[in-house]
Amino acid sequence: MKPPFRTISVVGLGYVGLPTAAVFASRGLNVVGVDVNERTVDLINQGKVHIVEPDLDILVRGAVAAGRLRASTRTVAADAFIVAVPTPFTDGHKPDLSYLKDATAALAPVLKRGDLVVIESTSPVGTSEQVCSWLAEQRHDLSFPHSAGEDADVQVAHSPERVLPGRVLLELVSNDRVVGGVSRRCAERAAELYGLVISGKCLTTTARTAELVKLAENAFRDVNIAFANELSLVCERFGIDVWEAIALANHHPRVDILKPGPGVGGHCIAVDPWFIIDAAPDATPLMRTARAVNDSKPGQVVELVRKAALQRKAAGIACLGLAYKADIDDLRESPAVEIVRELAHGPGLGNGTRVLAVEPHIQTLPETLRNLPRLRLVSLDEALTQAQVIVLLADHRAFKAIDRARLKDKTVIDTRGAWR
Ligand code: SAJ
Repeated sequence: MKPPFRTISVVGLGYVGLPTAAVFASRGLNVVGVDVNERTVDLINQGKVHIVEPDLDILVRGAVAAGRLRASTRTVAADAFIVAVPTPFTDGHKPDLSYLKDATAALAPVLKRGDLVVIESTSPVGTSEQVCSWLAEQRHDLSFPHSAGEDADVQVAHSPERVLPGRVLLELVSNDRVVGGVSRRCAERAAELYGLVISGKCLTTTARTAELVKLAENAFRDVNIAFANELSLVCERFGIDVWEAIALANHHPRVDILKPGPGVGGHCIAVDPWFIIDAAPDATPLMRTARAVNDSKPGQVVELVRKAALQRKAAGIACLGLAYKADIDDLRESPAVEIVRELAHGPGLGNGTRVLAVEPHIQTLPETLRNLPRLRLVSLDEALTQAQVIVLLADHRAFKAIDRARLKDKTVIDTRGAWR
């Protein structure tokens, strides 16, 4: 008989971990969420959330009130551990697995025979085996699948999250899941776990394949966005409207060009390709070039804005949106933040020119934008009143709904093609 999963521990209560914990709890499982941030833990225990994601607040409130979800700064014993901690890269584009190593070290002491550990954090190929080695170093009394194979005491799997910020709760349940085991039994056990909550398919494979699949998905998107961004530069050179050109090309039954924008942000697509490039530099010229194309886009937007501001002798430049994409509050790796910082900090603007940032999802400017004398965070109304140059950086609903009459007589730089 398959042992049931009575208690699940979700380690890392961020954009992926918290929704995952809430979904498991809403299906009647006992869930303990673990996070190093005390404020996050306190908020969740009060039934509140620290991130903006549609319906997450309702789900968390309900799960906490029902006694199914609680948060803690300490890792406690559980039948399954889902690890969703950040895996950023270092300055030299090398994967930084320190959060994963810390999380592994914290859960090793409470592991028991029969437990399952699933890594959801995006990881370089080979990470699940590395996690097994870290666990084995701390627990000589247990066997792990990297060395004991199908007979291991503890099962270890990789099941990458694939949810799209803004649609997390929907996609968490309905997306198909790739579940890669360090052994076949690990994959099967992890598929049993996700089978409790998802309506999509569980596609089992090896841990290494699952690790690569996740990286490949995001690298694929990065390469395709790079194509759209490159096309936007070509169109500008020819004086052609890139949005019209793409819409027309996409009428072809086998062409589906993505959207150009101010650059690629977020913690995934701008990061994950590096996990492949770093491990196989000589095999990845295309991925590296795509990264360079997308990384150069914010600088090109800055140049356009500076030119427009000088031509208009603008007293104000309104930068609408700091988030990395529409209708979320996530500023990580956001090209909009980079653009605003460069405009407010760098050379090339008249002395009196002010940069007015608008971001309805935040109350204060992020650290990187604080104490820049030329920059202020203002309301949409104030920005539209005071600026002569309007730059759309994130196509939030509130911006798309702007009365177009308010853009009359302004120089508009619409990096998202939302006001066409
Ligand atoms: N972007 C464009 N043009 C487009 C599409 C996106 O410029 O046509 C930009 C966005 O504005 C944003 C960035 O790319 O700055 C990334 O946005 P996104 O919506 O493409 O993706 P993410 O980073 O929010 O989420 C991605 C998703 N991966 C794929 O679609 C392959 C999601 O499914 C993953 O779960 C997530 O990465 C992750 O966590 O890895």
